[in-house]
Amino acid sequence: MKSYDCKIGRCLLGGAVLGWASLACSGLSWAGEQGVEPAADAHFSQCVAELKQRALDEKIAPEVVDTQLGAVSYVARVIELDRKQPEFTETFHNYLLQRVNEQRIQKGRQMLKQHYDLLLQLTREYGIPPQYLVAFWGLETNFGSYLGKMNVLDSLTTLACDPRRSEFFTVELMEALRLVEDGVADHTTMLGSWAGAMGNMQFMPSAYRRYALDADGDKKADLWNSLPDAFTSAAHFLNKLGWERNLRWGREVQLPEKFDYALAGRDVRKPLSEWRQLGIRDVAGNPVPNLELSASVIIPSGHRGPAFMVYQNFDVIMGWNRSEFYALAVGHLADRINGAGELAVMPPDDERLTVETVQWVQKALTQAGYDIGAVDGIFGTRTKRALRDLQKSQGWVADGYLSDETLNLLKAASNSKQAADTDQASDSDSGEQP
Ligand SMILES: [Ca+2]
Repeated sequence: MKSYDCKIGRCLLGGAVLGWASLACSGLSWAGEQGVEPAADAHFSQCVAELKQRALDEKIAPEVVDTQLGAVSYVARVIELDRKQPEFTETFHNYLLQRVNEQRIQKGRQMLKQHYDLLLQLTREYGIPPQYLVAFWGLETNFGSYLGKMNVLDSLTTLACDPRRSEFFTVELMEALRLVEDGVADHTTMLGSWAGAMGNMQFMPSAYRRYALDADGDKKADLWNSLPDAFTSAAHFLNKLGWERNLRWGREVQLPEKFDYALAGRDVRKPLSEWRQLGIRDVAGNPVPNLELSASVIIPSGHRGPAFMVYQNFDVIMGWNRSEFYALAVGHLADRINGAGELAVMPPDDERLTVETVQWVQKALTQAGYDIGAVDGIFGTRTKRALRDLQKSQGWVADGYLSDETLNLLKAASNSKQAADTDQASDSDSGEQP
């Protein structure tokens, strides 16, 4: 029996189970499309009614609530995009090459020149060097060439009425309504990504309200159409996230031959002076400076790839987007825009890992007695630690990275264990008496 109950979970409650169950209903039609399902339509309307009440409770002007939430539609595509599970774990090689390519570097240098006076002014005021602001702009919207054309109020309402991250998007929807109150945009003009990120720097409504500034003097912070507003707002945001003036994001380094890879990862922080004693050098071969500055070492593609030493501003970039790959791409693009060359060590072009492969590895680690938690196909911290322990026990380089090489070693170890088990089984099954 097909149940409508899985369609708009927020109105139906029922918690986590509904989140993924609603996938099964994606074949059904929705309000605004031909052959509207009356029940689905009713659930969405009920959800919107609840949201209207919440907005009124939060003291948003009744006129804004009525006109804006009165105009919203459910957008099935938004839920499709939210549910889209990546088939592969992206490699750092692919991630970086897709985002930091020659074309983007050249365009970035050109943009830096073009907007230099404004950018320099912002550096003085907020401490963020010009090349970083241009790098964020390049990664977020390819220098303003793609701002997103989805209707933000429709998207946020759709996501608020879906159980997966309902509260997060409800809060963002309330902030979007306040943006309407502020006169920033309205249901027709508030456009952005499917998840509600807006303008040249892709600010979510909460960031827009908290950090957006008017810099061109028209008394309106317009992150879509005003570059002075967009750059100033980004500089303000990064400053509030704790950007350290006169400090880089980090740099590529060389690790010593016998480096203990258990020290890699942002959870290990040491002063540069200690890393220096451990033999870490810059790419030119000089020991890293003898400073008290706190730093971590990260190896996004294992011991055969580049190693980086990252500082506080790396964490600031991750406050903007919680992805190490993203933060490395921003840092590297900023360096390249500023005239730096390629990385000294290019990330190896390993096979992308499928969910199945990661699950296979997780099962193998579990069978070998390591605690990785759930076999979920996601190469997370616990899986990484377990892999590092297993690598160590086998005398392999213990970097916790699932390279093609490590995967082959694991397969070979698993095959030889299977062969041994089969031998043992056939011995005991032979029934021969001594
Ligand atoms: Ca303005």
